[in-house]
Amino acid sequence: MVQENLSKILYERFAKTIKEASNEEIYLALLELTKESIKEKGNTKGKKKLYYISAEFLIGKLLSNNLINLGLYDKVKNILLENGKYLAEIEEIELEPSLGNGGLGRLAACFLDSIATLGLSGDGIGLNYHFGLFKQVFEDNKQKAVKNPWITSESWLNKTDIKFEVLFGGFKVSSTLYDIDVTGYKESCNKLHLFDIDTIDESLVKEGINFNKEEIKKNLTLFLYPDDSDKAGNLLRIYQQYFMVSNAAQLILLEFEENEYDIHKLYEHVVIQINDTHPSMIIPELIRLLGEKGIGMDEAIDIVTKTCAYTNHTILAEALEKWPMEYLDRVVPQLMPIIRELDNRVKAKYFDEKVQIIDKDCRVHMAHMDIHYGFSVNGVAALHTEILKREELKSFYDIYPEKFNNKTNGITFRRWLIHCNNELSNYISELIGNEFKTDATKLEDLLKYIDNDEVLRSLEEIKKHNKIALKKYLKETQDIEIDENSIFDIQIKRLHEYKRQQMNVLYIIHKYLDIKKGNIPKSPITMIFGAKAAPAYVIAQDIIHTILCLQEIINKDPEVNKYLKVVMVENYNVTNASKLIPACDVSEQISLASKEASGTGNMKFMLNGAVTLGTEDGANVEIHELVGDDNIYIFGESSEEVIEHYKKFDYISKKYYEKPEIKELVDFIVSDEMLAIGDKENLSRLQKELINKDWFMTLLDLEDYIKTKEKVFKDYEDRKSWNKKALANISKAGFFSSDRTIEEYNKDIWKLN
Ligand code: 26Q
Repeated sequence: MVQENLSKILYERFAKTIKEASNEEIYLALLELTKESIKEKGNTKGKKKLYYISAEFLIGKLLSNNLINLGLYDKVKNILLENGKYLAEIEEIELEPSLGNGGLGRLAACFLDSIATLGLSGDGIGLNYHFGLFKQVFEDNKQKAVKNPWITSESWLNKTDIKFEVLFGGFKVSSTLYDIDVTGYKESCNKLHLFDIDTIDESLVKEGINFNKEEIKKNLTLFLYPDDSDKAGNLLRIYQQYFMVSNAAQLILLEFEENEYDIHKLYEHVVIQINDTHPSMIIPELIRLLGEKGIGMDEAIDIVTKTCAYTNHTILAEALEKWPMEYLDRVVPQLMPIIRELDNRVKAKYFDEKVQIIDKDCRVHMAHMDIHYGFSVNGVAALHTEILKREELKSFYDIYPEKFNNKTNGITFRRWLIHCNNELSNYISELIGNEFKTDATKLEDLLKYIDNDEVLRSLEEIKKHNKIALKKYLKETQDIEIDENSIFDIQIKRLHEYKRQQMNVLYIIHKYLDIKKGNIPKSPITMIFGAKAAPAYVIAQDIIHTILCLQEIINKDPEVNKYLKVVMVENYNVTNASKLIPACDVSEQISLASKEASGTGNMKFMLNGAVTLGTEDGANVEIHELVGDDNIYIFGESSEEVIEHYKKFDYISKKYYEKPEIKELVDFIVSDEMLAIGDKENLSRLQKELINKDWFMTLLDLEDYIKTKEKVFKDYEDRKSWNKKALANISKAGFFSSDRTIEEYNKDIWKLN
């Protein structure tokens, strides 16, 4: 059937056979074929429906993912092979939708996959950013941000005839809804709804990612997170957020009314998950719309509170959105009376200033509105939720203990194992059958092979193949040469000081100087980074510049480059993550304890047989508990100790800097070698930052990090024992399937079906 359908489409569209068709033509034919078989599946239905509203959906390329979920992947791959074509090459044609930034967006994508897989009725709602998050290119060892167009005439986006109007202070805009089908693994389908503004003008973007921020009607859905370092950028974020939630609320009520349910019982048929505070204005907006339908304020508030649930993804105070009232007055004047009323009710009941929605500086705390006027508040890993309850949101936990719950993050194994590491996935099937694909805990059955030399050698072999594939990819895309016989040590994530890429940088300097002194590592080491930095985040730009300068110095140094290489992968995204993760030996998860809410890359690496080098932070804590001390490398101060340092203001980086071993590493950043190729302004700013501020305590954990990392590399030499660690990690990864996470959300929060 597949063969006939594919041939038919190719013949009708291009008058060609599979053999004759180009990769582009086959891609277009597969797009059509996949869309057709999605239609046959039909949409999930239920008495209650979830709407997952998020400013980001980092869905990645969809062709292979959809083929896997529809059960067509192997068939298509083989048919193509018989005709001399490679699915791996054909999937490269698809452009990656650039609708997310990092963990929060990728989590939303994994969740959509699991919601559909579990046959739950739940759609995503977000925005159709034309240029998405910027594309990163390297020039003169610096990050340059350029636009990232991804929408083509034929794509997964389906234009619908649903249109709404959205009213801002002083003007109105109209929107159109685009849908992307979300396939579940062997199940029926859901939708990702992406709203777009009708008056968008792509030509507004002239140079890089610069555009006129004032022209809201033309720029609203051009970019994700445009620079928010100035007032115009912040206002644009608020315009985007309200555009998203106003459309969302209208769509939800439209679908609700089509079912002819009783509006007074909205919460029996609808649940809204607010993904971080970016969609928080859905609360006052829904209250407003219910008011328009004649429902009184008390009841409207009650209905909305029973409908909305909030997920917190951060404990960094600076990332919690607090909008000046003046901004909201300007963008969404119709919401302000409602927000004031919500705040008055809080103030009438509670004297604690920390729980106010509008603070004394007239800033609106979005998270506070979510907690008071939602029925559930969840953190994304056990430690994170505990810190929320005990520290960051303690005043709220004292009022509403019953609202707080933990939902440890997860990842979809369809993309992060079956697709990205098909060889490993097939080998696991050979060993323990296919059940792990729908019940990930079955991976534990692999533990019976922990002493089986042949299995351990096969794992090593598969890892080698993935390293060779990555080597080929890096050669083709960045003309960088790496050694597949080296240890692949990888840190890929958004660039942020709390994630401490700068600590890894100091390790590289240590290793470089050590090799220069004649201490040659047993196995060569390849240190790989991938990270985009917000354009206005100055220190993050300095860290990227430092990594790129080190890459140049080290990779060009004939004394060193046989033993150590540094690679910064350009434009880190879902596509290259899928190539990096299966090739990894050492997974760097080195955030300052207490700062990483969960992390999800850590789970992807573990599932693909990498061993974690990390702090007791986020989900690392749960990985540690699952695999035990022998199968993970933990270092650094605990979250309790770190929180104490912040309370007492007793961490003084300069004291650590004064230790000669540390000073040598930090000062290398401004050494003659570095200054010869780098920019003095960037390099000395980073050096000074580490000496005088070091807000995320890099130097505090540095010595323990270096010591532990040396142990990791030493242990790697005992290949058998290392392979056992890899197998133990794969076996225990089942807990981190997003199917488990979604089952928990459904049981405790959504209660669908
Ligand atoms: C807020 C205000 C102004 C401008 C930007 C923002 C903003 C933008 C993006 C705030 C936060 C984000 C993204 C956060 C994020 O990705 N958090 C990650 O969420 C993952 C999924 O839960 C966790 O695993 C990570 O630990 C967490 O960092």
